Amino acid sequence: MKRRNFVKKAVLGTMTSVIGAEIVFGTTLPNGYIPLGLQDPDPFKMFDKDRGMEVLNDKPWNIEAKAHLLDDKITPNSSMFIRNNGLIPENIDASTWTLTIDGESVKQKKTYSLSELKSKFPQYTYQLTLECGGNGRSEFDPPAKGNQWTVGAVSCANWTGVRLRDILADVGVKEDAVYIGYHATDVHLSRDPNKEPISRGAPMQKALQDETLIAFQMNGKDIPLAHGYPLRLVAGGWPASVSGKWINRISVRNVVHDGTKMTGDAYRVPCNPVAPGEKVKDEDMCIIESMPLKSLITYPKTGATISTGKTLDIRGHAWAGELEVSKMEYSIDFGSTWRECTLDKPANRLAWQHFRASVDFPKKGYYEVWAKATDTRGNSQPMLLPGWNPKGYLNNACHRIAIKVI
Ligand SMILES: Nc1nc2c(c(=O)[nH]1)N[C@H]1C(S)=C(S)[C@@H](COP(=O)(O)O)O[C@H]1N2
Ligand SMILES: [Mo]
Repeated sequence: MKRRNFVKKAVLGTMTSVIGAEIVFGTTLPNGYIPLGLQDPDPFKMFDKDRGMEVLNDKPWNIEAKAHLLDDKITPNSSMFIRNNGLIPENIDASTWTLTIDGESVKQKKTYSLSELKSKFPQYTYQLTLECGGNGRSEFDPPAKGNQWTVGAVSCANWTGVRLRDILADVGVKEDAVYIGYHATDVHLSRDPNKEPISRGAPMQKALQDETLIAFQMNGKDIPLAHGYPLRLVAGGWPASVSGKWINRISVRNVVHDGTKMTGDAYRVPCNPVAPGEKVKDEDMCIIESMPLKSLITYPKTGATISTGKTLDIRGHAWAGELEVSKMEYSIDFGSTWRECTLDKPANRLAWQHFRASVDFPKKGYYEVWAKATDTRGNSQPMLLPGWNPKGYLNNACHRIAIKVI
């Protein structure tokens, strides 16, 4: 046999086993051609995402939005960031999906089917801001390991589901309950079935809030697979890692939940500020609860140009974790002076708020528009990078866009 044909046959054999089916006209494959079935999956198609989004990692999938893609008042799936710690579960069957409530602090463990959850408890819809604790990590110096999120790991969609508090009342919770922890069906990167990619939670006080949902719909439809289909915990205003996707179990704990990524330095910041680069002992790291005050200019896109004498309309969103944003300002002189924007009330508690302003520039040249939010307690966003921390969480510096007046 000619060596070339031999190689081709061997390669064909490998391809066939990877594809899992006979490549029927395989012998006519042009040399060097890789069948589509073997090419890298197209994440934009697979997850129905805008092609302007940025893939930060494909194992696991981590994809972020750009500021201008987040211009919608309610974030559509197409521009919602994806943050996975493991592999997305496969072959989900919603008709057999169950949620079990267990743990030391339940009177008796109880399991619900999806349809029981939907029929037994009243349903609520809230717009809830979900921001990854690591959003903005890319700016820290010395750099922090992990996905280098810029500004796009935040969303505010409409979530529909039942209140966790109603479920917990139905189950019966003991007085010693301090925390809930979720468990989900995504797969650890090692594929070890005994390891969980992530299992976080929240104190009872957060678990029992009206807006803390066990959700089965996002923006009026089944939750997209990448965002937790068919069932997701949604706890707005806290690091989005608390909002477990693909959940099938919630444990009511009599201790602070100690699941994967609850302990050590994960989703924790130094309890007291440290110098950049300083080593911090695990016991000096505190769990992140409410996310900080922040805002994003979603229009125009950074780098926009405008003619002299024209007014530029800017807009965006602002959010403040558990609090509300009370004032929104912009600056065109690198933070020396500020002018007020028009700011809307939130659609509900824990939803981001929209702002807009008409900006005039004195003459042609390069400008930056900076945006700064103030919350109901009078705290404002830091203009530049706030407290360095080992894992690069909670960067809530003012968002800035570049504008050229020509
Ligand atoms: N089961 C499960 N839930 C999860 C995660 C995960 O990897 N697995 N990632 C968490 C983190 S760190 C974030 S920031 C949000 C991201 O939500 P999204 O991908 O729907 O935007 O989901 C959280 N819930
Ligand atoms: Mo996250």
